[in-house]
Amino acid sequence: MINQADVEFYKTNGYLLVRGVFSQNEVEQMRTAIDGILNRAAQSKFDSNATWQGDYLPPDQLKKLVLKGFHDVHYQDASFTRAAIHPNMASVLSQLIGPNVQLHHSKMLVKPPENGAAFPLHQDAPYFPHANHSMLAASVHLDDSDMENGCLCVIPGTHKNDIMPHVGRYYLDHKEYPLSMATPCPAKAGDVLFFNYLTVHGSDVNRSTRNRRNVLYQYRDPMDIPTADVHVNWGQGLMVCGENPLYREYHANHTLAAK
Ligand SMILES: O=C(O)CCC(=O)C(=O)O
Repeated sequence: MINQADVEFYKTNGYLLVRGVFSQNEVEQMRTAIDGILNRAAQSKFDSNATWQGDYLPPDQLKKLVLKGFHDVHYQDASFTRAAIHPNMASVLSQLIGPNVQLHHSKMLVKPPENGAAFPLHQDAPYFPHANHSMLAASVHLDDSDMENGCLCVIPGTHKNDIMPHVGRYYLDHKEYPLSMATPCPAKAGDVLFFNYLTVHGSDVNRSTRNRRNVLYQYRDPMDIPTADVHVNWGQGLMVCGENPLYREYHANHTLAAK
């Protein structure tokens, strides 16, 4: 799927867009699965709007925004388990992380048309810090995305920073780090954007008439141990490549997992 120049690009810039990781048929299966999760959520007491709160947009704009953001999607539909361990994903991951790769968590990020939520610029590392910073996100695109429907944007090279000060741990000061500082990463359905958990990223409001549906997996080297007992979830720990040399020595404390 990728070559040495792509690996060097990732090492230098902290992100890499890989085209055509998933076929049209696989994308369709995941879109159907998203519909299933949304329908089941709508009929349950667990439906919610996951739009990030804060001062990064005026309150009257913020209150209109909608994000359907549910975790552990690979426990909700097998199409997401197949995607998490897909040979194309495993091939890229083993070149970006190393021979051993472990799933940390999965989630869906559905920005509906016209008022799909924004993400102010942030690093993911403050949410689940690890000792060696091997963690990366693989954002699977289920729709073509561009600036109009809120595609992902990254600041190249910021993975070389340490964890930066975030407003209440959530996002960078939006006046110092406006989204316009970041490079847009438009993508097609089936493409995957890989970015390190230290790479500063975010996305704008979906102002278009189109959906923007992404599924995001976080992966790490199993030898890279968390520095805090946070973001523990029961979908964590599946081996995607190689072996887990720490299987006996280290397990997440699952009593801390959200119910
Ligand atoms: O999908 C997006 O637009 C951004 C998601 C994101 O930044 C996150 O979940 O941390």
